[in-house]
Amino acid sequence: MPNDSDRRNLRPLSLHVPEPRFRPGDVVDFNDFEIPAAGSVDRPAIDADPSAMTGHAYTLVRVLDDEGRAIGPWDPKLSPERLIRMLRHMALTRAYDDRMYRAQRQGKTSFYMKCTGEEATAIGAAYALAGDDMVFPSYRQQGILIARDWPLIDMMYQVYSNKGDRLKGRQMPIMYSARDASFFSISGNLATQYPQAVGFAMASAAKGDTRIAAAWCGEGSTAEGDFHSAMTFASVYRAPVILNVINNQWAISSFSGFAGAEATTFAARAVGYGIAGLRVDGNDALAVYAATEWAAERARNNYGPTLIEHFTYRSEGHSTSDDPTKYRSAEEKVKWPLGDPIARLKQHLILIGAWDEDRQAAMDVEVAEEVRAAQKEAEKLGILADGLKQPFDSMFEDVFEEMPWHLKEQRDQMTAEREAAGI
Ligand SMILES: Cc1ncc(C[n+]2csc(CCOP(=O)(O)OP(=O)(O)O)c2C)c(N)n1
Ligand SMILES: [Mg+2]
Repeated sequence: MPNDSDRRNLRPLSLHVPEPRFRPGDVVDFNDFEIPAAGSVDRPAIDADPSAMTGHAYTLVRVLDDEGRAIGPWDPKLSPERLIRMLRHMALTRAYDDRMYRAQRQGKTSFYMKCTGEEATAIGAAYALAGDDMVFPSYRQQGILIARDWPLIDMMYQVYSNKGDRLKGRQMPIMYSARDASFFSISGNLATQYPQAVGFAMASAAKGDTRIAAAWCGEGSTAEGDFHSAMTFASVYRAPVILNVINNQWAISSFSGFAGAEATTFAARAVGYGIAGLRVDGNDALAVYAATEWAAERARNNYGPTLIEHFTYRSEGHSTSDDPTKYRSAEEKVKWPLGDPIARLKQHLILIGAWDEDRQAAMDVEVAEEVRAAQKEAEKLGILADGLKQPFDSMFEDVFEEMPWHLKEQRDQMTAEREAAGI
């Protein structure tokens, strides 16, 4: 053991502090990205031993090639009609986001979050799951509700916290909850949905039920303890759950390196836990569908959980409270080597002769009109900017079947104080 005086000869310790490659104003060059060719990754049997498929955590499952052809063993071979429905749901999600973003900028609500560029990661997955499989999303999977044909107007009521809001204005805008769509309440506390999803899956299995669960979180959220405890439970009990990590490269202003992306992939987290891991091109709706379908079949047959990393890019700001021009190069979005998920599915449909530019243009007008009409209706029940739409003391209700004494006391105290203040 060196004593204090000997330490002068030792090398000073230092830390590695990750730094993103590009900052505002930088010219972006992604040419050194290693992108495996579409169709080049094998599709293991659904009962594959996780130790035999570690390679799948370090590559990218891709179905659509640069020309828009669907190739290789992961091609889910969906009918053109189904693909067109998927494309429409992706376009509708983007139109909904654009409209609600504008509503926030017009002061009609306080907050909004878009999923632009990431639509395939929610909608491709929703199409591969059963409609009543239980989903535990993060705040960027509004596409699942839309793919499950949940009414846009109900989502808008929530964003406006108006009289129609089933959550009675108690949640932040966009933190939807829709039991009838098997869509678990979105939480602002990152990664809490991971243990919840694994717990649901375990309960489903313990009851002898057949519903599986799926969770989503961002790559930044994998740094949370909840992510790791969920992985442990999922692995130990081989819970019937699909754990999705949406690697959109950014966690607000922190790049993915701060969550560990410089050291390894996020799919590789699966290797350490001994569960199946897949890394997919998240801007390829067919690859997302195929990976989810594989993982769902595995879970349904009691072969255990799957972690899927969706490699994608957050094209816009984190939320309406963010300004990405302050911390990243605007060129990243333009130069993203995996393209745009809607443009890629559209190109595929045109290539197989099931679609054309005119129909795409007509669909864009149609979805914009559908969103506009829903917004007009939704605003009839009020907007957040008009103030509270629920009686003040209703905030104490609905948590307990019978209100406990301490909540009654708090409610009465609040009412008395408000009366005394003349509110
Ligand atoms: C426990 C917790 N820590 C921090 C935050 C603040 N916060 C909200 S979103 C976010 C970034 C999350 O990034 P990522 O997981 O990559 O998801 P993305 O927003 O990219 O979809 C942070 C740090 C929070 N909501 N909860
Ligand atoms: Mg992220």
